[in-house]
Amino acid sequence: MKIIAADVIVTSPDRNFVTLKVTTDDGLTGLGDATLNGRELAVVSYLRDHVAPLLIGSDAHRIEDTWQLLYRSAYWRRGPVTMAAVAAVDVALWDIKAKAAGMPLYQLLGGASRSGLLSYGHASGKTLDELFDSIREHLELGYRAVRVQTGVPGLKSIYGIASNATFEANSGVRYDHEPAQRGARPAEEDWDTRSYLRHVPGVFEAVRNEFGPELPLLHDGHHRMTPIQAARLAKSLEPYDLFWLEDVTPAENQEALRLVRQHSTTPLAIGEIFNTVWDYQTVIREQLIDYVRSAVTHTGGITHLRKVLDHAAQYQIKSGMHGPTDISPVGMAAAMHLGLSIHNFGIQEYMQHGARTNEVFRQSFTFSGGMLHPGDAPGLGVELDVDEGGKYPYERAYLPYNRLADGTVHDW
Ligand code: KDG
Ligand code: MG
Repeated sequence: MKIIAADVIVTSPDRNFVTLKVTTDDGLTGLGDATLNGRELAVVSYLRDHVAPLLIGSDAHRIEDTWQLLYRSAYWRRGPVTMAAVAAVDVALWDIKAKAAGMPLYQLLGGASRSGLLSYGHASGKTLDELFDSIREHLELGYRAVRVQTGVPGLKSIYGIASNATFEANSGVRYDHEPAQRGARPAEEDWDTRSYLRHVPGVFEAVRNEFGPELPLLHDGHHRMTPIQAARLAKSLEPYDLFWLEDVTPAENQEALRLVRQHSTTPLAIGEIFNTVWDYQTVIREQLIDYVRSAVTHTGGITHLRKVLDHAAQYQIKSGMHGPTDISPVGMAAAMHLGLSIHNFGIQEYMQHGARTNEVFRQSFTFSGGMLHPGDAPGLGVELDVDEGGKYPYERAYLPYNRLADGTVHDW
């Protein structure tokens, strides 16, 4: 089964997505998500200019060998652009192999280990009232777990809160949190860690008082604390029994989490900007985390993320795969097949795409009663309508960035 084409498709229904479509000489096609939020065209070039020529003529069945070739032969290993490109090839080849076998991909990965995937959505509000409304909306949609992000008094615009500017930038389509905004320059947000640390425990106390002790609650610190600040936050949130506290410190320094662990039993999650098992070496071996946050899309595909998760399983660390709107339906489906098959599944993030996106990417996965299932169509179960996608050309979009009150650029 030889690869005869590897096409990169860029489409922007609601937001930008990069998809690799691999075609074989017996007419099968496979899709892989290569979307890197705010840096999409870098991956397009990597795929078109450097990877696609290597694929033509090679055997589509040789998934592991292709992965090793793309990873090792580049010499310049790792990094988000490279690993998103490798992931797209890997997932497209798994899609093809499963279609050739006439099976949903999870069957090739070992079969289902559970009946569905517990998922969490993003509840957010600038005020407590708005936040409570958002949590109620999520519960009505069926979610059985919610991430909770709120505004901080004195800060105009911060991570995790759905803003009117974002809705407008997305032509009025509501995403609960879509940080990338179309335009020539990134939006500027503001940040003050001391105000945040003072405010957040009270929010969780209010949420627990309103919604009771059972509902699994998650929170994302989005990389902006020092180790001692992160330890203080984790400790102060202990009474509210979080499912996890995510990305409390910048991701480059794995050892920062040692201090957080020493001071708190709040479960920790990290990894949405990690690309390989090497980024997890210390945090897995020293059991500094409880959940691996990587997306299939950004961590070299199913082949590599499965190895990371198998390694994590030896330490009772579970999956919590990244699933914001910048993971396309193709990337989400890949996560679902992997999550259904592994033993150490924890939870799946699921934000839901807009209607235009769902028309471009026809999906067979389902969300019911708070649980996702990839469906039983052969392969990934997602098909890309190229004509429909062609209606939405790429538009430059950036993630925001942070400045402190004195103008210093801070981690976003
Ligand atoms: O592209 C960046 C977003 O995916 C990220 O900000 C979302 O932190 C995020 C999350 O946990 O979903
Ligand atoms: Mg996050």
